[in-house]
Amino acid sequence: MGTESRVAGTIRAAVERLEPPPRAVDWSLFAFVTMEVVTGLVSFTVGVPEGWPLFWLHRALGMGIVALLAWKLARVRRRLTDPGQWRRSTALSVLTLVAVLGTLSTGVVWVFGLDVRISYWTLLSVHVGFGLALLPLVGAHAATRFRLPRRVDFERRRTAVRYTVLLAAGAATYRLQQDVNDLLDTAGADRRFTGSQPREGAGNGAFPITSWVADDPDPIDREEYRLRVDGLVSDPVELSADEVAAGHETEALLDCTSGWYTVQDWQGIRVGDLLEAAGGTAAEDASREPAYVRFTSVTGYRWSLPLAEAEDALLATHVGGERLSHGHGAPARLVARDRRGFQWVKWVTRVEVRAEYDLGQWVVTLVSGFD
Ligand SMILES: Nc1nc2c(c(=O)[nH]1)N[C@H]1C(S)=C(S)[C@@H](COP(=O)(O)O)O[C@H]1N2
Ligand SMILES: [Mo]
Repeated sequence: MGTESRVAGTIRAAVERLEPPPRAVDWSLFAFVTMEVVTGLVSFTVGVPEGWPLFWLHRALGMGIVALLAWKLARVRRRLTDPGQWRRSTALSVLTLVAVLGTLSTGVVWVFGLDVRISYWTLLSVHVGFGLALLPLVGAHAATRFRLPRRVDFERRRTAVRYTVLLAAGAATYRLQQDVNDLLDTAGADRRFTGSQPREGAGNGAFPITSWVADDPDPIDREEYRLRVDGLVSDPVELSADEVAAGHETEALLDCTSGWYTVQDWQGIRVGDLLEAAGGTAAEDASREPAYVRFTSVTGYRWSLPLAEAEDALLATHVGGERLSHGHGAPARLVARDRRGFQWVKWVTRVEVRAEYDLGQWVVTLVSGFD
């Protein structure tokens, strides 16, 4: 036996030892997919570098699914290729497989910096769509072939070692991919910890206009525009566009969950100064203390920030020295440092100091703009 085949033999033996029992493979796939959906969704809310482990976990789990899926397909191949073994549930299995392959391939291709646009969806949004469809599919698929896992499938020490190696190999693969991307100098080479790629330049034209499904208002007339500042403040006020354009300046990074980021100089009014213009915050009574500031768009789209964070945020009227364009949220949009792009409310018409956390914002941002 030559050295090469000996190396190959060693690797094959290692991979075989790593392979969990069939039932464990099935349950692991279910668990991994569930964890992918959770880590993927939660990652959308993370904008600070300390959150990096979440993104790495998502990548490692994804590579783990590749290995688990390979083991699984090697085992059940015949059920798909041999018409004699087709059942009613086979259609569901095939659909689930398509969704898995769709999720994995869009994820991998996107990591390599390719962005095939499907109408106005980025590849990353397609990845998210496949991923969300996958969870109910895998659930239904598991239900048609339900078998409880047994103790021996998850024998403690081996299981721990197995999954640690699996995830470490996944992370190592991602790391290797970074080197390959650097070497080939692909568009995937230059990324933030969130996976987002840079959009260079200054001002309105330097970065894309990104709005949710139906959030597409008519341009707002500057002369008629009024910004209402109310809620738990002493003297609610309405300000004109010129009054909001106070010239306070700050540099901040906008990182959109569709996979790009940009660093811009933003000018406008500090929200703390805005609240001062309304006489400062004021508790209604002991049980309703000012705690959050809610920013609401003309479309109804809205987001809240904790009071202290909000005071330091900016309501921007200008970007890169230019007056904000309509698409970027004119006359005024929120600039919320360390928050993901979807929280940077555009076309803000109301700033409201509140006592309660706004749970409804999670739904409203998804459906605002629909009649
Ligand atoms: N009212 C409103 N604000 C919004 C959005 C929206 O759909 N409606 N999209 C958000 C998203 S997802 C992002 S990434 C940023 C994008 O800002 P931009 O269009 O100026 O690039 O705006 C955010 N603010
Ligand atoms: Mo976004």
